[in-house]
Amino acid sequence: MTSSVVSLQVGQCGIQLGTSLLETIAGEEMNLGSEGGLSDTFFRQQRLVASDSYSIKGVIQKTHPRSVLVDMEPKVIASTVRSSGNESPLFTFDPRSCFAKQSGSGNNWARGYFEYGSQYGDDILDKVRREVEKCDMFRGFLVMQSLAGGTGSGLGARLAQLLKDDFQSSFLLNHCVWPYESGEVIVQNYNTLLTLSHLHDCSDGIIVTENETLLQTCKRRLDIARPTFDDLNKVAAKGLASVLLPAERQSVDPYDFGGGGGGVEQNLLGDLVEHLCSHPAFKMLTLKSAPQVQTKALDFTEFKWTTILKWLRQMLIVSSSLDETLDWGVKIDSGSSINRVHCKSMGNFLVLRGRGAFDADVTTFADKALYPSWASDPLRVMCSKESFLKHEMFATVVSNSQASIVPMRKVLDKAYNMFDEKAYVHHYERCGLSHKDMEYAFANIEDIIAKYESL
Ligand SMILES: Nc1nc2c(ncn2[C@@H]2O[C@H](COP(=O)(O)OP(=O)(O)O)[C@@H](O)[C@H]2O)c(=O)[nH]1
Ligand SMILES: [Mg+2]
Repeated sequence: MTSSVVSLQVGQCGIQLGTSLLETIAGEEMNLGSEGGLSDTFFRQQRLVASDSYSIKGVIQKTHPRSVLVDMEPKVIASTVRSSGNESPLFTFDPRSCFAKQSGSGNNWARGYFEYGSQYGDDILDKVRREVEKCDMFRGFLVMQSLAGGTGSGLGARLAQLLKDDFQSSFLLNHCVWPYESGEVIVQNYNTLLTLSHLHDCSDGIIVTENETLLQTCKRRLDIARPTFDDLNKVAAKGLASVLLPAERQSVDPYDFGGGGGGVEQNLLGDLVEHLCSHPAFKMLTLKSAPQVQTKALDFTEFKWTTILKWLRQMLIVSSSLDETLDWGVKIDSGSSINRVHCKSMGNFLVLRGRGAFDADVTTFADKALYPSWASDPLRVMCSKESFLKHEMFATVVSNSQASIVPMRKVLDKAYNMFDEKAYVHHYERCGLSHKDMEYAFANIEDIIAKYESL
């Protein structure tokens, strides 16, 4: 039996990116010709009886994502639900799993967390429970949100906490979009800081995707001059989908880290959390994929696993998400000529899709120098021989690593500067955030950074 994941898509970004992810997964599952419709991992079937106004011949079957959409303003949910019903859709959202209000969060984390969290938390949780009850075997939650706004960040953080309290034996994984460094929301550094601090206290793992990286991937690799959110979301969705579709554990483990075999795993997310998020002090995950090329170029380019894995490993150790502009000067061998520090990982979850994936040589990812000496089982490799989104070969590594130190440090410094000036603090205090709460968040992030630095 396949275990299932219930998703929460909170705020504009969470809803839009999450929908793009579900579309990618659904499209790929259909390409692979899954006979019984979409998998139980992220979708469920609903039978509608004759009295339903849609019905033609008595009973029709609808496919709904196991997903709850939450926003404090109506338009994003309305257009998402509407467009998910267009043009022979693979799925439609269940209107009963949507929760929208009228007023918005005004990019104020505290309004989302305190005000809306207290007012609506229970009602939203009822919708979540309803989705969980529809799973034959429920495994955990994927919560999608941005860090910069007010709804995804504030209410999203509160919901994550409520979920963890209510479903203690299930996993809770967050996917968070990191804002551009500047030019978006003036208080984004406060919102990011507060969200990360709260999620680190309640979530099992936090996958962070930077909008800047998505933008650069669109511009430099996919030749999109003015990328839209939709373009960005497709890139993010592709990376995520590549680790969420079924795969099998590579049984030949070059460093004999144990395990192996066991057949095709349908729900990789549970495995990923189990493998990467076992240490309570380390929860920051990043995702890197290669190759990033336009679909139309795929017919003219020949790839080899050795090249793809060489790129990907370099992306990992220099902490870059773009497979061009890589600094090949950074190496991790014996080190005499090396003066730059490489990015250490607590653990890596490597997923290879396409021809020859099971035979690809992943020894360089098992290199002990990539990991702290105490890491006992740091690498897991999952493979599928099926091509992925027209790629003959595609590799993604989800990494619990030092990659988040730099962006976290920047956010912390900018938030400190504003906090010193007491800038905008009254907006938060008015909604219930105390000076102590803010200081706790600063200290918490400092602590997380220090732990990663010590790897
Ligand atoms: N990648 C991506 N980022 C988004 C999208 N929508 C909003 N954002 C980012 O999310 C942040 C604003 O948060 P938003 O989700 O709009 O606020 P909320 O509705 O209050 O949760 C900014 O950093 C935006 O760049 C989207 O569809 N995709
Ligand atoms: Mg919004």
